[in-house]
Amino acid sequence: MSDSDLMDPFGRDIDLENGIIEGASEKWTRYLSDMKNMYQNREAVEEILDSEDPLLYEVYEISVPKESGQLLHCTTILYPGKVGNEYYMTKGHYHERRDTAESYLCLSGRGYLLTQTEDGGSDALRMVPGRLVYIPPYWAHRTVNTGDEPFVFFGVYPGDAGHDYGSIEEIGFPKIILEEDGETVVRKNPDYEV
Ligand code: PAN
Ligand code: ZN
Repeated sequence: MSDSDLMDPFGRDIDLENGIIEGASEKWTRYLSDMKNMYQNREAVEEILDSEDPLLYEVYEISVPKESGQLLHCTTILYPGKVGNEYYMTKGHYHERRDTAESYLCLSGRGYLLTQTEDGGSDALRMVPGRLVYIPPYWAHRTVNTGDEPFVFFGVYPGDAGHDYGSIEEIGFPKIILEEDGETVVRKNPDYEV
């Protein structure tokens, strides 16, 4: 590697309350229309979309080359809300390179991490401010906002991990998180088949 290939070390400021990363970050957003087939209650989805297309979450990413050896850092701001009685959630994905892990640190709000493996493993872990959750290689991951304020978390993962949304778009996750009688409950996904 020549000297001109070397990156300079850098710092970035992250607002620990709202998750905004200052500086040369990339930002992307997802609306309900981007994941309308992922919620249980399709009628509720259509009803909401008839009048508005709510912003479900935003992701800020610090730009580094998406290469082996690099680390990607991002924050996700997942807004509060429900579709029917199912809480707002991220799409969820496997990493394209299945043997890459990820860590999430909850900064504010509260929620859950849902995980699954291709051979039927699954889990649901609570996330509250200051709690770190580790997603080992081979586990797909989705987050769910079960609170009434934005759920904000910081993530770090390998630069060459990539995102594979395909199978999750088709099969979802084994577990779903609902509000029932004012309580947050983790249920088996009735539509899920391996
Ligand atoms: C996170 C996620 C982010 C949004 O940065 O990409 O929370 O979720 P979806 O990508 O599932 O829409 C991450 O896990 N990166 O690998
Ligand atoms: Zn990931």
